[in-house]
Amino acid sequence: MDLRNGLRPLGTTPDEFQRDLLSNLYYRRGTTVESASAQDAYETLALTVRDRLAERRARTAAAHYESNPRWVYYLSAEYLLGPQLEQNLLYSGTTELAPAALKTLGFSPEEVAALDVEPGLGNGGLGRLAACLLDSLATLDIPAVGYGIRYDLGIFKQEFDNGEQVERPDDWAFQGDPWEFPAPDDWQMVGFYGFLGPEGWVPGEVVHGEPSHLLIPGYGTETVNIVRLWRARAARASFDLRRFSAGQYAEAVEEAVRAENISKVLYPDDSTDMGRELRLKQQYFLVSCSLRDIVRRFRFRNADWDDFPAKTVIQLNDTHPTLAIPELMRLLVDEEKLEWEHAWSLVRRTFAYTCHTLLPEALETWPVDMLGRLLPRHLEIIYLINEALLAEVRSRFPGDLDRVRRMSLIQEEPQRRVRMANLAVTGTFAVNGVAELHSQLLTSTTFADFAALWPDRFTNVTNGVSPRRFVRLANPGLSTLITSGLGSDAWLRDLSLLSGLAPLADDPAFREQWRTERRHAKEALGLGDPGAMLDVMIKRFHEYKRQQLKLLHVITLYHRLRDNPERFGVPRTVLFGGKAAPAYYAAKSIIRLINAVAAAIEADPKAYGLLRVVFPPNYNVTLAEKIIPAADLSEQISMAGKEASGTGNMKLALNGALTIGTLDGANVEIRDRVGAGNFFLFGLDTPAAAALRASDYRPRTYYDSDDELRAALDAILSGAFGGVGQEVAHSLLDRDEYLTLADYRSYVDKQDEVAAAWEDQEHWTRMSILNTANSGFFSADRTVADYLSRIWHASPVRLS
Ligand code: 26V
Repeated sequence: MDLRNGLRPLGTTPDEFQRDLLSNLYYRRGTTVESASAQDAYETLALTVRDRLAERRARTAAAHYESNPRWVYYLSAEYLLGPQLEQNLLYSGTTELAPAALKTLGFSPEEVAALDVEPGLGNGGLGRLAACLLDSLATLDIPAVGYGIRYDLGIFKQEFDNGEQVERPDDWAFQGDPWEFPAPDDWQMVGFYGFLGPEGWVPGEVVHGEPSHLLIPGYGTETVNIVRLWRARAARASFDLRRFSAGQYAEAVEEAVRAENISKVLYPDDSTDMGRELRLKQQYFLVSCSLRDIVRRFRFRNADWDDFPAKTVIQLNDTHPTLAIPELMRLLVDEEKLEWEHAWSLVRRTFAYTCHTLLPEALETWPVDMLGRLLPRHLEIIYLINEALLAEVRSRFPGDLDRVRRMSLIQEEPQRRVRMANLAVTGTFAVNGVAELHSQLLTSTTFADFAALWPDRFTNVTNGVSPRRFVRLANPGLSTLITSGLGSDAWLRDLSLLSGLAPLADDPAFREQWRTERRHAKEALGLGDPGAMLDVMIKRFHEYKRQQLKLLHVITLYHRLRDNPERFGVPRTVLFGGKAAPAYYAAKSIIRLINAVAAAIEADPKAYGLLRVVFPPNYNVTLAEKIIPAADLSEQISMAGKEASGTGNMKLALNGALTIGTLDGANVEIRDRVGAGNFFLFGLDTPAAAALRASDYRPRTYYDSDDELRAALDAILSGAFGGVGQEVAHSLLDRDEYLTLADYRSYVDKQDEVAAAWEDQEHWTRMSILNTANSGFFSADRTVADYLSRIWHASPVRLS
């Protein structure tokens, strides 16, 4: 069969590219060179690049249809895809063609590129991981589809007003999104509310899910996969003309607005009670649309339900899509009329679940009342699953009532709630944590009871990151140097090849080039003096991540330079980046205090040239790509046992930053690989931290016995930073849930070692090169390979 279906690849010469650009400008934008705006030029360029990928997409789809493969479906409420233009230029081989063609037509490539908006459809690590995994799935030629929600408003834009975080709506697609293909004819119907009648569930409200897809090209291969994002629409043209004519304009569109609210906004946190039901609706909306689409795709080439688990694996990205388990039971039992046991056996062989946290408060539960009202049949199915689960527990552990209570899908006290993590573990054949330590802690704490019942279900898949986006695109200068050092760019598809750089750490000429590239990246970032050490902490704000510990160190450095400027030593720029959940007041106070300390230091001439704190607002993927190549020191200082993995730690190490960190998450594995001598370890480990927490921990004893710590906290309390941050200091002194004061001395002393190491730039550069050379393991390609061999068992399909 001709997989090309008569398609010819689009041209790769400058003339051909320019002709396509012009033709798209005329026929798809409907304008001319003379009257085109920068936005016209941007969208035309996007279409021209997208066409090149679409042609590969068509061939990929044909090859997939032909081979009727086993599919990997990734269900995620979040994707942080990052800006699309540069990546799609690289993956379509048009990085040089495009700017040249734009210039010939009289457009400024820089101005055009600046119009590329990143779709911020995620909060942080979990959403970015989903994007990196899709990139690697395509690069490894695995038939895969990502499913998600096309939020109208992504993660809020962060601004600072008088140092305080304010949130602005992110209407990322307001101008339209030239990268996506809407497919309104592929809509699905989703029911909510209603009642259980003799014929089963009768929904009381129905909305439509309309999909659009984005192309996910593989690197160095022909495969182009897709991510399919659902948008909620009113089921009918629900405009009420009668009300409109009566002047009731709001009421006339009420139904449409209610439906469309489902995909209106990404939830920036799980911590508010407001709108919780809307979030549950979002979750079911994603699950219901995606499962129907998966079943539809299964039926293209298959007729027998018994083949479903062999042809389908559905990965649940955290518990957000866990309703997929009762939903598939409902489809099989109520609609397909399969026996319960038969259906359960198919379901249990289809789903797998990734857990991304260790915080007990982050494990999702839903009030039984709410779930029963919104999805009465699903609650009934959950009860039936629970009965079988608890029967199994009772027969394996007779008389252990406490165990039954802990493992139940229903929490009874203080309020009846459905435990989504328990449901996810019960309805899947594989459960994984995201770093070695995390996976161990899951089976020894969070899921200990389930691991006792089903030990084989639990495994680890350590996270990874896309070397294309976070090295090649983010850091082109260093990438060129790596390629010349290794004699090939094959490392972009096999990151373990970076180990070939290790011998070059001993080559003074290579070290000089390495420093030059890193300096260029700092100059390009343009924050602070390029000669100073750039010390970065970039991640969501959360007390367990301990931005407050970094801040206490900054205040300590400031005190030292005020007391003794001649002996200060190494000049530093400390960079913070990150957002706090809008309702997370403690985290917002820390942000406010950082900005106040930054201002105080900036205003003090003594600090000039020695210490500077910068906090660019609105940290996102676009900003990360600028900061990471410039960073010298990577702050990974969470309380041990709290950070599931971290992925920023990997991105920074790969780009040659040295890490100062605790033995938490993937830091453990980074240190194992780069070598203890090339990693600045400090602080309590997980058992020591847990023991201290469990004992009678008194943060004030650390305050009383450490002069520098006391001075730092006293400065905050005495109003040295404009009276800001008292509540931060009080919370540390009174409670200090994450042992910041206990780890302070160890941290500050280790930072002194960092400064001493920086003084020997030759040695520092050696360590930097060795960090890059030994971090090849942290490629998302390796992560996907691990998912394939441990969980997915799917095979590549290559285009001929
Ligand atoms: C959820 C919640 C909800 C309620 C209160 C506070 C809170 C804090 C954290 C979370 C977890 C959100 C899920 C998440 O983004 N986890 C991150 O996943 C990354 C990819 O696996 C991993 O590298 C990070 O360590 C992990 O925090």
